Amino acid sequence: MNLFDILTANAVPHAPFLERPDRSVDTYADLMARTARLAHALVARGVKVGDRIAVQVEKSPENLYLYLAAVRAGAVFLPLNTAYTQAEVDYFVADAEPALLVRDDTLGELVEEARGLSPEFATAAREPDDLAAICYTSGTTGRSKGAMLTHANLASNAATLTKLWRFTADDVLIHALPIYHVHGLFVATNVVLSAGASMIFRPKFDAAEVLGLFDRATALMGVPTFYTRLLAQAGLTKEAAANMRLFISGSAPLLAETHREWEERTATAILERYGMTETGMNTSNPYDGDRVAGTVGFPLPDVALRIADPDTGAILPTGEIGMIEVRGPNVFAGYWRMPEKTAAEFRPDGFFITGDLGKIDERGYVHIIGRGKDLIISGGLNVYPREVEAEIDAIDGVVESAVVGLPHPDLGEAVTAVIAVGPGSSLTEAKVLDALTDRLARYKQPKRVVFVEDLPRNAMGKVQKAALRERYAKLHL
Ligand code: MCA
Ligand code: AMP
Repeated sequence: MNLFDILTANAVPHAPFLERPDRSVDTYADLMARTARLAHALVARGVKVGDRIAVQVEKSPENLYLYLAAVRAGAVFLPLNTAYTQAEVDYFVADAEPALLVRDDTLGELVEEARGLSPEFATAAREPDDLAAICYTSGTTGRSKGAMLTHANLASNAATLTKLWRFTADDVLIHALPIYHVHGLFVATNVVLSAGASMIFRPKFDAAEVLGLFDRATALMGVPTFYTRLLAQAGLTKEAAANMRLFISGSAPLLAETHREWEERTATAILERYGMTETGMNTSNPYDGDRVAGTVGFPLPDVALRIADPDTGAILPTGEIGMIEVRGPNVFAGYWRMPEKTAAEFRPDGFFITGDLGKIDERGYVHIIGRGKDLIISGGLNVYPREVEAEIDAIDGVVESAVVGLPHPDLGEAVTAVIAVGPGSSLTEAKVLDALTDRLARYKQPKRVVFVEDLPRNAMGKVQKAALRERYAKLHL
């Protein structure tokens, strides 16, 4: 039942798996050998079944093989955004207590150590409910929570999506997402593996470069920023996209306008789907049938999805807006060492409370209307205002702050700080950003800082973020 064995059950040794940036190709036989050697190297470092391996390294094929080797060895893979500062990494390490923290230098050493080791490895036996990964996701309050993903969670979602999106051994996926998050690490990679397909592996997203790959690829998975940046390329035409059978978008809302423009330019409809770190994918627009702009499609065949009253949990009728709740084999096992937080996010009948507000229309399409949780999604990356506010409030001269997401043409939403300062303050935008440098990952730092005398409050004394979002709506446009 080890995820690795499930994903590679039908691997054809001589078939291509991954094209490196230098255009050399690793076959499935290479994948088997490289992950076996790395798994031996991990074991030689003392990694045992059930141990966590925390990994903060630049995207590379070796990084991907390390994920697969860790799973193969029965360890729990813990990916960390390369943008995290040392202070942020320290928290994850203290919380997860990994047996090994792999940085770029460590990965180099592991690859060296692996060279002399056997290309065969007996994959560790694991039960469906054993952990394969822990992915940290920021909390609305307090610190980040580690979402525990089991072998069965990842295997079921991979199988469901491979079938639904019709991936086969003939597919070539353009892989330009980071592999420290669920989208690039599990959705993209596990679907490719399940199908015995291959991928063109790029270190990061570059619109011109990705467009140039269209004629020898068949599919792309990206966040909405990928699609808006591709639309800005004059070369994006129907002819250029002729070989591509599927464009998938997720992680953040795709503007209906982007969907329409894309269809006009390429004569293909982007397939939008909806997921979360805690659940993997929950819904998808259909492969055949209408891919409706502004919706995230239907619940996956093995996922139950309902709309409930956020306060009472009462199930709401079709068309009404409420909390999106999901249950299925994809839903995580809970937050690492946080039983109370876990319990608070599940209904007694096992439905997970996503924190996203939505509705189901008459045709069964799910619409995401907003977020119950105070979350900003910038270029597909989540930023929790509280975390940024806490760092800003600690800066000398700041009375208080409110961090909001404002519309941004490239990132969808941009982190923006509104800061109340005392009279005669000499605080500047540059000083604020400078103070945050080593405190917060770059993508969490405000793109703009504005100063006010007071933050607007309602009668209850609560800061009115909606009023701020309205007042500064055009700041980034
Ligand atoms: C980079 N920067 C950002 C972001 N990315 N700032 C805000 N938001 C971002 N997302 C910073 C850089 O540090 C840099 O700072 C400056 O912005 C300009 O960088 P640029 O070169 O334009 O950025 P890029 O390298 O092109 O990256 C943009 C990107 C990337 C391609 C949109 O962020 C990306 O690949 N995002 C995808 C994230 C993802 O995989 N999300 C899935 C989460 P400086 O000022 O120092 O130059 S999984 C999930 O949400 C669920 C499961 C789901 O449903 O999928
Ligand atoms: P994360 O915690 O990084 O996994 O982010 C998950 C969140 O991203 C979800 O709870 C949604 O708020 C958001 N999200 C993912 N896909 C979509 C989508 N297609 N449309 C709107 N929001 C999305």
